[in-house]
Amino acid sequence: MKIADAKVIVCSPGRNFVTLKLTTEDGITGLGDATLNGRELAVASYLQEHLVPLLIGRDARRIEETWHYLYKGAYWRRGPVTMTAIAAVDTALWDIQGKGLGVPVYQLLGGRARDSVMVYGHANGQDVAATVEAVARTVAAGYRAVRAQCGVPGLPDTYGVGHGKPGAIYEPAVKGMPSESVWSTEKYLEVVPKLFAKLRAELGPDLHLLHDVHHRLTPIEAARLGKELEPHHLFWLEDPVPAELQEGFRLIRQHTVTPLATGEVFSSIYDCQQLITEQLIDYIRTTVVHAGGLTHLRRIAHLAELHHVRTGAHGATDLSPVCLAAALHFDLSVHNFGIQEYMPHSAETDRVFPHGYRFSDGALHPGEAPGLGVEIDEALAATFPYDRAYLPTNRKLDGTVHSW
Ligand code: GCO
Ligand code: MG
Repeated sequence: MKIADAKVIVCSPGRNFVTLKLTTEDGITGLGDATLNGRELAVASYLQEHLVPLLIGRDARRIEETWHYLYKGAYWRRGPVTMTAIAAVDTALWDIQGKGLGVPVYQLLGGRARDSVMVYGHANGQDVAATVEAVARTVAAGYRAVRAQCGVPGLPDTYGVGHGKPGAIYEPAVKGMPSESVWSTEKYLEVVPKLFAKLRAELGPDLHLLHDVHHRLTPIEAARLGKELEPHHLFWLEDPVPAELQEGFRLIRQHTVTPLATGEVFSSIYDCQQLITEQLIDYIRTTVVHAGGLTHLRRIAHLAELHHVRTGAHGATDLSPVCLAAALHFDLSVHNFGIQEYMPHSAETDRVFPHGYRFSDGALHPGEAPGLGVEIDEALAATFPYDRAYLPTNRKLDGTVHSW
């Protein structure tokens, strides 16, 4: 079953996506998400210029061998661009394998380890009261787990809080350039404990509540926040600090039992090996699209399983329906599954990427179609051309560049 064609499809149905489509000599197609938010064309070029020439003529069923061929063969290993490109190839090959054998990909990964995949939704508001109302609406929509983010008094905007218009939070002053945000740790640390005290008072003890710090604190600041949140029993506190310094989490761990999650920006097992083996985190957020595809993500999950760490894959709307479909096959089959992030895509995105996964009762299921159960409407995709866009940048009140 040789690969006969490889196509890199860049489109922008509401936001930019990069998709790899492989076709075998007998016409079986496979898709892989290759989207790296704000750096999309770097991956598209890596695929088109460097990987596509290597793929034509290869046996599509040699998934493990192809992974190592592309990883070790590059000489320059790891990193988000390389690993996202490899992820797209890997994901497309699993899709082809499933279609070729007539089974959904989760059956190739060991079959169901559970009946459905619990997801968490997003809720946010300009202040505590508005955020409590938004969380209540998300619960009413059927979610059993909700990430809550609220505005910070004294700051014009903050991560995770829109201005009512979908996507408004990232609206740049100059189109095609990064928007700018401002940050105050002091103001932020003042409001978050109040938010979760109010959420528990209004919504009770059972709802799974999550919060994303988004890489913005120092370890001792994160330790303080974790301690203050302990009475509210969060499901997790996400990205408390930038995680290049994996041992930085030791300091947080020494001070708080609030569960910790990190990893959405990681591109390989080496980015989280210490975090996992020292049990410095409780959930690993690595994704199919950015951590080398299903093949590598399974390695990360299996290492995590040995150390009581569960999965909690990233699932924002800048990861395409192709990634989400693949993630659900992974989530359904991996033993140490924790939770899956789910931000529904826009209607135009769903039209470009018709898929079989469905939400019900706070969970998603990938469906029973052979392969991943997702396709791309290339003609419709072509009507949404690439539109350069960046993730925001963030600065402290004195202008110092800070993690966004
Ligand atoms: C999350 C993430 C997103 C990221 C975005 C970057 O927890 O869903 O932190 O909000 O900022 O996916 O592209
Ligand atoms: Mg996050």
